[in-house]
Amino acid sequence: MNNRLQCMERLVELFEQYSGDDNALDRKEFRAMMEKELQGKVDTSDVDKIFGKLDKNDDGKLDLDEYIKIIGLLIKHIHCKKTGKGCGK
Ligand SMILES: [Ca+2]
Ligand SMILES: [Ca+2]
Repeated sequence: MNNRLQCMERLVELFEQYSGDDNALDRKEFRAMMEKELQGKVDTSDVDKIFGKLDKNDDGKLDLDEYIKIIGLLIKHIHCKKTGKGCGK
């Protein structure tokens, strides 16, 4: 297995670990996850912004369908940090 696949598998594990019995991440769970697991990769101030972008139906929770879009957002975020390009789009 290559690193990228391991990384995605890790993201799924994190969802399972932090989402709890309702199988969805609320804002608090999401923040705890991001702060603990992605330290240094994403600023704490960005976490709420990312949550808002991911929570498409605005119910305050991320189900798995919403959560998987984090992969795209993280890629954009890291790319923006590295190159200064594509930020805020
Ligand atoms: Ca939950
Ligand atoms: Ca939602």
